[in-house]
Amino acid sequence: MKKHTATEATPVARLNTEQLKDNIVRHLHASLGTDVNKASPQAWWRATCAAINEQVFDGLRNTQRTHYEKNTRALHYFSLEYLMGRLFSNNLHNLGLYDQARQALGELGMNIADLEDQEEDMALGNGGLGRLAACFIDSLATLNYPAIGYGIHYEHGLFKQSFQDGRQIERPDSWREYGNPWEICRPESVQEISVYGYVETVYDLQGRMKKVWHPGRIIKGVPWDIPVVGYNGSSVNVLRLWESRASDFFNWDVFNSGGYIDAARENIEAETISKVLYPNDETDAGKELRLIQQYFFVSCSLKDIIRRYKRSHGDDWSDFAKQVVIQLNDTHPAVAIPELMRILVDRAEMQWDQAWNLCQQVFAYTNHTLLPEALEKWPVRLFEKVLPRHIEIIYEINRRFLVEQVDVLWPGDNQKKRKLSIIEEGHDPMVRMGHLSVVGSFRVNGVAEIHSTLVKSDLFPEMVALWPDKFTNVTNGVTPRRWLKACNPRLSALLDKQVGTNWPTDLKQLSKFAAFADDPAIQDAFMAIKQQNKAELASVVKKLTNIDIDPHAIFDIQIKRLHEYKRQHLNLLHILALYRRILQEPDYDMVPRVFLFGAKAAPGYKLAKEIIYAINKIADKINHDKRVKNRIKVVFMPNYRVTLAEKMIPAADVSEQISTAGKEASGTGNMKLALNGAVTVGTLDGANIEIAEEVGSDNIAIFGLTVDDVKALQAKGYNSSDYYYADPEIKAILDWLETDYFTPGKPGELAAIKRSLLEGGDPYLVLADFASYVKAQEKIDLWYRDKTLWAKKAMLNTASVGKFTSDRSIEDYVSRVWQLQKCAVNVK
Ligand code: 73E
Repeated sequence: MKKHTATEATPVARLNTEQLKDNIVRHLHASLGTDVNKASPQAWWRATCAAINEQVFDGLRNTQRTHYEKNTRALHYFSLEYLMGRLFSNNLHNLGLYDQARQALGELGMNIADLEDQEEDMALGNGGLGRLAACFIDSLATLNYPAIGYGIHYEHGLFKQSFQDGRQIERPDSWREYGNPWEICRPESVQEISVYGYVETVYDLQGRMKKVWHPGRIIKGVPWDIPVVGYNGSSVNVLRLWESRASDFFNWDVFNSGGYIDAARENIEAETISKVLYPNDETDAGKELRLIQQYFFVSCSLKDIIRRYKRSHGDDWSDFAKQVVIQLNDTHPAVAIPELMRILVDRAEMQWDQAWNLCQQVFAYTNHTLLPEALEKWPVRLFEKVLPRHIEIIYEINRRFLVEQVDVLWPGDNQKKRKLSIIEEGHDPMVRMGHLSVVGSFRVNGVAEIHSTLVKSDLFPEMVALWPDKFTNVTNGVTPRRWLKACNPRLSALLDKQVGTNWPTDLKQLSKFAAFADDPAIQDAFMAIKQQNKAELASVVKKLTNIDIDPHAIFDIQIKRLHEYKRQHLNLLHILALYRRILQEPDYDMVPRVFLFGAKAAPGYKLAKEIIYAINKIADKINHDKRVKNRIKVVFMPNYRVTLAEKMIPAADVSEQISTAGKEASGTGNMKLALNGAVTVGTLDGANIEIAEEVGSDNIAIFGLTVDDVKALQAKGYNSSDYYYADPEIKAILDWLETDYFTPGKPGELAAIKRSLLEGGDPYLVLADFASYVKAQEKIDLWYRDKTLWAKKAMLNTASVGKFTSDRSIEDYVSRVWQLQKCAVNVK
């Protein structure tokens, strides 16, 4: 028998098809109360989930018992967002049961793809940051690291998007309206948390001052556990999401004094906290409910961690920092820092210095953005109202920081103090959550090389002077299990054949595929797979939009949140340029292209919504213009989400990664698309730079200003109208937007884009990059004409991006930040 090493998990016993069939039918009867003759697809799906869960729960129990017995150090990932998508096929793949399940269901007369479509996406996140958290917990379980994800059990995830006359309409998402088979409620681990009220200063018998917080409100946190199944039967970790409820204790009080209606209102208010995910990517206003959401999940999670720690250590805190490390996913959970201080100082009666020491050993902080509007700040007065004790603690953290650190390095320098203070001065003073996070953490990282450099040079240069070793980089990654194996089974099978079957857990193996990049037979196989994926996507497009697209055209894809800095409007200007060339030159020679967009705009982001509207209106015009002769098609996919990404990415020829240099911290869609053999058109921004390094300059179309160019241009004074007047094509296109050409009878409906680029000053340098972008697109057109050349470039993309597995990101975090040990799970 093979011996298992310390890092290798014992494989779970796999079910065969017959056993799986029996289990599914058993659950149809025993769990769903129906039978094979009358069960709905929804019942079949739920019965299959229940059958899968038998395996999942075995793994969960084994993992939890092993971690408890071995008393392992564990990572605690704090994130306000987890963009999980569907779990059905993911769990089957990770358990190694997908093929058996497909066969079992087939023999029972069901199609597995139809069942997959029964599941709602778990869309508890906005975009990259939330999806990164989901990829990370997959990798942590796969690599057998003890870890738990903490977050909020939102009743409504990210809104559902549809279009009405081209305009975005938002509808609520109710992902668990009829119950979610993957989650387990844990009433035994409920927590209570406090908000509002006031702080009293009291003195004990020895004359020592103590602060006592008299809360105005108590709220119950109910944990829901979602098992996170590692690939190949390794660990099953947990994602623990907190749901808010009115505290029973508090409620009874009001109830007994005759206030039944008041009690019901209290209920509603308490339940509001976990009601809905804030739909803003990058920005968020100082909303009271958002601060309460942050505090709610952080406080519940810390209490949960401490409860578990005390189970084995009692009141002895000396091992706490050995057992516990907490990663703050951006500043959203940064209020954990003063909360842990409160628990240690006020509750455990620890000395301030000792408590602070502990905090600084436990927390690490990931920065995800440099955009000024996304750097979180909370009004001090809001803190005073919601968390009166925490603002006092923040003041004390700040006072000591300014006296003991800042004034020591820069004695008497008040300007430095003002710049570094956790409290921003002004008529409405603010708490700077980024500053608090840096001061309270032992490590701070950015999410791609260039971004981490900019975090140091532009965002926190003085903090680097104070603590040079605190700052590091961990480049993002994506899980190849979901983003290649599960979503692109055809390419996965080809890779299995050419490079062996280890690539899902050792993605560098894909580099062996480069040896076939000139092999005509493998090129044909690769391109045939792309063709089939494109044909499949074409039928999805037809179903969702009723637009016909030709699978032989170039599929050019831009999928990400809608934001000016991501420059979907640069893509649109290029489309308009091509359209105009066709109208002026009817035989204009270009490879037919389908431009596909997927993007949600934050409901309050006016210009983003205008860009969606413009794309839809222009799409409508171009798609119906006979003169175009199908050389251009434009499709805006409604309700872009993880599940749509899984269908679009395997079918992409071209990946649009065109943010203004310095603005996109990393990007992760760029990695998924390259992995699936798309060629990137991109700026030297975020992880594009590292992708270019890996794939080589022949296999990517880089264009535009660099970070240094952008800085230089802005320092000298950028004038977008120079480009408007100098380039007749730009002028004609922008003027076109003011006519009623795309919105018959309604001139000026698309003028917002032109205004933002001219009167608005074009803050993201769209016009400055336009000419170079058009050139890069011409290069793509040229490359695609040569089928062999294209196949080679696409294949080399797949072969070269092994670096971007989230397994590598996690190993980087482990060695640079977390210092965890792998823990093989014992099967009982
Ligand atoms: O570049 C992406 C990055 O790949 C960045 O914009 C995104 O995080 C990804 C993962 O590292 C991000 N999201 C947010 N900030 N940066 C954010 C801010 C506020 C609310 C929600 C998300």
